[in-house]
Amino acid sequence: MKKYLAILCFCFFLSPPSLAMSPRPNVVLFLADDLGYGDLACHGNRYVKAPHLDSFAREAVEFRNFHVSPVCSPTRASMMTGRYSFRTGVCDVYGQATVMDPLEVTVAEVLKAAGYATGLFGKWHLGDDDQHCPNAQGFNESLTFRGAAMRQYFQPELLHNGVAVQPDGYCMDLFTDAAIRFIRENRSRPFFVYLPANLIHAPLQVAPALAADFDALGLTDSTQKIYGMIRSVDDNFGRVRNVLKELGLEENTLLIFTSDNGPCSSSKPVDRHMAGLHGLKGTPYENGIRVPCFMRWPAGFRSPASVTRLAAHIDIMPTILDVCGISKPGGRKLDGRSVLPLLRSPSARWPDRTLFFQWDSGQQPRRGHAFSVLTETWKLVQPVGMDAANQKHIRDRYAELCRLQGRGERSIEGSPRYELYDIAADPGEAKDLSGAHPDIVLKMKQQYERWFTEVTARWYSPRKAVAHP
Ligand SMILES: [Ca+2]
Repeated sequence: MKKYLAILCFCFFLSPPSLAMSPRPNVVLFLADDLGYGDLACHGNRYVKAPHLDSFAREAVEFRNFHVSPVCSPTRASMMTGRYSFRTGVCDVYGQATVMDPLEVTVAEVLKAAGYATGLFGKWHLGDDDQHCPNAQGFNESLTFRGAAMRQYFQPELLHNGVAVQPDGYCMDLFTDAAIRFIRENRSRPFFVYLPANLIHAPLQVAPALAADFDALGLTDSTQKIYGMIRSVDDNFGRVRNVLKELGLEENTLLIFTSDNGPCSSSKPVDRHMAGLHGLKGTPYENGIRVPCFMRWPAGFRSPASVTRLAAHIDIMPTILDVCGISKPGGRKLDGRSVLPLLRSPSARWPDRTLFFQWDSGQQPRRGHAFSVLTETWKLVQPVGMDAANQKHIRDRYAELCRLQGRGERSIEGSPRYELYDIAADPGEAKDLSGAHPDIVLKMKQQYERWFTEVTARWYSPRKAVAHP
C-alpha cells in the first residue's frame, strides 16, 4: 500500500509549467545488451556497420562518461528505479538475486500513473512471476521472456502479457515489431516504450546474411556474429526512429540509446575493438562499466553536443521524470540525479559525485568483493572477489585480455588488491597510482564501506519478503 501512496502522492505535484505547455513528451529507452563502448564507429570501431546508430550519435547529446553495473540485472534495476540495485534486492544475474522487490517504484509505474501508455518489448530480467513481472511493475503491455537469455533467437519462446507465445521470426525483429505497433496505437497520447534488446548477448545466433559482410575482414567467428548482431540492433533502432519521424512524433520524444554493461566474454578479446579501455563485462574496470549513451529530444534541448561529466544508470529514471515534468516518487531515496541540466547545457554547474559499482556473482551482496569507486578525477578498483570458479569464462577471457594488452599475468582471483587510477587522464587504467596516493585510497575505501553499509541495510529476498521501511 505504501508503494501506491508514494505513486499517488506525486500525481498532485505534476509540474504546472509542463501542463500548460505542449503535450508531455514521449520516451523511448532503447537498451542494448552487452554492447561495449568500443563497439560503435563513433568510438573508433572500423568494422561494425551501424548507419542508424552512427547518424544518431552525430545528432544526439553524447554522454562520454556514462557508467552502469558490470552485469545485466543490477543495471536494469537501477535504470528502472533510480537506485543502487543492492537496495532493490538485485545483485546478480542468476536465481533469486535477479528478482527485484515488487515494492520498488519503477519509472514505468510513475509514468503510467501520470497517464502514459507504457510498454516493454524485450529483456526484463528482474523476476518472472505474477508479482515481479513487467505487467505487475508498471507496464500496460509486455513482450518478454523468462530469465537472462532465450535458448533460441529464431522462433523464440516469449511471453506476451504473461501468456506463452512462439511467433515466427527473429527475436530483435519481433520485439521491435511489437514496439512499433504499440507506438502506432498510442500515437495520440504520451507513451513510454522500453525496448531492452536481448542482443548482442549470447547465444550468438544471427541471420547469416548479417554476419557475412565480416567474412573477408579476418575476424574470429564469434566477433563476426557479434558484429552481425549489432547490425540487427542498428536496423531495428532505425525502424523505431523512422516510425517516430513518420508519425511526426520525433520532435517531442526523448530517445535514449545505451547499453547495460561492457562487452561479453562470449567473444574473444583478440579482435574485439575496445577503444583503449581495460576489462570486460563482469569486471569493475572501465570496459565492464563504461558504455555508449546518447539522448535526443529536439523539443527540449539542442543537439548534437558532448557531455563529459560523470553520469550513470541511476540517473535514467530521474532524468525521464524531469523531462516529463513529473515529480519523483516520495518516501524513498533515489541515488541518481536528473541530467537534464547537462542536456540543456553541457557546461552547466554540476557538482561531482562519488559513484559505486559492484558485482561479485554471489546470491547476496558481499562486502569488499569486486567493486569500484568512481569520481571524475579518481577511480579506486578492487577487482578480486567474484566467484571465479562459477565465472570461469570471465576469468579466462580476462587473463587473455591482460596478455593482449601487455599487462602480464593479472587475475581476478586471489587476495583483494586496491588500484587507483587518475581516470580523467588515464581512462585505460594503465598506471596504478595507489602507492603514490595512499591517502586517496584510504578515503575511497572508507566511502565504499559507508556506501555498502547503507545500501545493504535492508536486503530483499523474494523467498522471505521483509517489511519496507
Ligand atoms: Ca548484459
